[in-house]
Amino acid sequence: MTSTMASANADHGNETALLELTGEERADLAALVRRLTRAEPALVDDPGWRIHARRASCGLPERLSGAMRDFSHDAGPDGTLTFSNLPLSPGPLPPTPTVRDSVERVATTPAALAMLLGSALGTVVAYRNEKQGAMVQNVVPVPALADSQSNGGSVRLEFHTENAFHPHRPDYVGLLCLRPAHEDLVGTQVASIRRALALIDEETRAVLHEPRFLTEAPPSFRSTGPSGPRPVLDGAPEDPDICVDFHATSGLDENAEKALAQLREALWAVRTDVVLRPGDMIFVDNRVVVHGRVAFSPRYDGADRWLHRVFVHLDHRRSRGCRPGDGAVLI
Ligand SMILES: O=C(O)CCC(=O)C(=O)O
Ligand SMILES: [Fe+2]
Repeated sequence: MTSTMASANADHGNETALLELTGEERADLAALVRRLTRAEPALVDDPGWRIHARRASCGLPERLSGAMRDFSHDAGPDGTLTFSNLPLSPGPLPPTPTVRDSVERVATTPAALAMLLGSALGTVVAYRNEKQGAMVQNVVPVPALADSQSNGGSVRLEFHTENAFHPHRPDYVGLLCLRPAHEDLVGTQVASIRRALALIDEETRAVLHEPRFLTEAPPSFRSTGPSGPRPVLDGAPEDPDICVDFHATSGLDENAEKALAQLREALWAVRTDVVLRPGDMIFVDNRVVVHGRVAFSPRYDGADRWLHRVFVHLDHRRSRGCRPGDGAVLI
């Protein structure tokens, strides 16, 4: 990441797209995270521990909480907020996991950090059928998934809204980098509909606003069945939300398919590759940004790229019908 603060369009009231912590902020945050790693029972999925994380998130350094607050009010034209120079563990990291569905249950420094920042933005949630419903998930290359359109893959990961098929998809996806890829230039690709809209003609936009699209659930959610039919763009015509997965969404007719292709082209034209470095965490507004990843060449040697991922909802109450027992795990 570059260390300059990118200035976003002031109309959106969000002036910070990239915030590099000062030494003092980093030290303050490290102290907060240290306390959280020691809070009993030091397990990130434990409801009591998550209360600690939520309360601790009120004590973030002021510039961070200000940036979070602005971002949750309006994610700006690019729809992302990235922190850099975050405090990771002082000691060496364990080897990068190489197994499917790996998650972090223990409140390690990076897991607590991801939970803390996610909790500052809203409520961290998970999905029962994905990565065992764990709050902090590992994004790591897995040999058996190399060619798959999943975050364990290493082929190019197509642009997608996270859990596009789900009625309560996350409002934000947070990705914290623990370890970079061997090649060092593996970008998370992000593209905002706020940037892409101008490249799409009126007629195509109108098609994208109609319920002419189906989105398949991933195999692990098969019981859910496809969503829809639904529109891909929704809300204000001049500033819509987007919900699409170019691997799982299809148009119901030829014109809908053509509109999808034009949308993808427009998003591709405005994409940014964000190469996360250890101690960088990006939050993506899943309502206006699609994300993916470039292809890369893992070695499965314990030193591969490793991210922690969290999902955040702004309105916890809204998903109550999908959260048995009023927990934080959605079905
Ligand atoms: O590997 C990445 O940078 C992003 C993967 C992804 O889409 C995800 O974990 O949701
Ligand atoms: Fe994703």
